[in-house]
Amino acid sequence: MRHQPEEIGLTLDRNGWASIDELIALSNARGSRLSRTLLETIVAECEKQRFAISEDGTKIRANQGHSVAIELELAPQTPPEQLYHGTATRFLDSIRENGLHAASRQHVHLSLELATAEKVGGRHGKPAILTVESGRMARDGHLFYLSENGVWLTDTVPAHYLR
Ligand code: HQG
Repeated sequence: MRHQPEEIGLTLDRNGWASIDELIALSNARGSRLSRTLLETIVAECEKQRFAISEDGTKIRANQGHSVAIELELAPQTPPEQLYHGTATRFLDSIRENGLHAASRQHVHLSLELATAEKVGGRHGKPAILTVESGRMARDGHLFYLSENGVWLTDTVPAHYLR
């Protein structure tokens, strides 16, 4: 739902939604055993609540984290005064120089909780936590979005907002 949907021939609409019937058929044609019930269980039980089903029950999309270009159509929100970004120590020199960039994803991901940032950073190596002066950024005109599953998103974080 976020990376290479074309690998199974799935098409996402401009807002990232795919037909559930089509997803199930295309997955099963390639050897998965996906059913509507299993899909609903995955959506309900996913620890990070990565997925959402449309109100009419026919479509599914990921709440954030896409590498494909889609428009989540989230309204900009005022962020808390500070947020955290978890990264790996080996990236720090480059981040100090260049700020935070989204790499292959559409946004830089920030969290309200220190523990979440630590987990995210630990995926890449020895974790390092950066504090982002999100309040000051917002007052300076940077836009922030809050995904359906509670991840704060922004385009880039210039280095001078990082501690
Ligand atoms: C780093 C997972 C060098 C950045 C997680 C990060 C999260 C730079 C890496 C979500 C840099 C990109 C997102 C710069 C940024 N120089 N390195 N200038 N700017 N970086 O995976 O934030 O399981 O794309 O610090 O839990 O780690 O997918 O982003 O280390 O919520 O749902 O470049 O992905 O969620 O890595 O993780 P990623 P992320 P899911």
